Amino acid sequence: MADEALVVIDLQNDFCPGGALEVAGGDEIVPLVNDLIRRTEHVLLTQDWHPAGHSSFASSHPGKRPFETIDMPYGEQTLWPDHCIQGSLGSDFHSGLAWSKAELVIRKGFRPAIDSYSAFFENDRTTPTGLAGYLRERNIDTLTLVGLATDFCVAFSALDAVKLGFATSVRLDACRGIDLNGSMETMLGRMRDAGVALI
Ligand code: VGL
Ligand code: ZN
Repeated sequence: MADEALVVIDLQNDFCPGGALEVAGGDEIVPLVNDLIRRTEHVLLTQDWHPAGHSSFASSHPGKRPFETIDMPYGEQTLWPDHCIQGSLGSDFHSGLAWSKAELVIRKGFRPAIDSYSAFFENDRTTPTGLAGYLRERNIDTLTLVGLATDFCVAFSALDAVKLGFATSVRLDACRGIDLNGSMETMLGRMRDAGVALI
């Protein structure tokens, strides 16, 4: 029998109100996520984990401002405020998150020249994080995703998960989004079309 896992995406201080890249209502999902953690045998977390001066930060590109885009060698990249710098308070999980049960924390976005929204592949869409191999080796084939942000790291992770053959659900009530230029509607549509169960 294959197993299922809960994957909690980037529930970190910088994505919660008061953080560097705050997502409206990001902290509101903590009690529900904690419930799901209690009820799920296998829990994994992702942690956005950038070195200072990361190429996804607007501050690394003179004249650019947060939420503008630039062309990177791997394609278009949205620029963000400095956030989730390795070891900073902003990179810590929300203090109310009951994360200690987690069997794996997968860190992403640590390569200076590539951003990584998805828990599976970096934004060049080819550099793997190792998560798929980990899940397969552990015979986990069913995933429920929750966390931040719905329209970026949750959505990119869910799209890769179905592409890799995992049965994938997103608990929308345990997610909050950024909604940049209609990205919520776009990414919800892409997930639905790809076969992600939006529940
Ligand atoms: C995220 C933008 C930049 C996310 C991470 O977790 O959705 N978004 N880094
Ligand atoms: Zn990031």
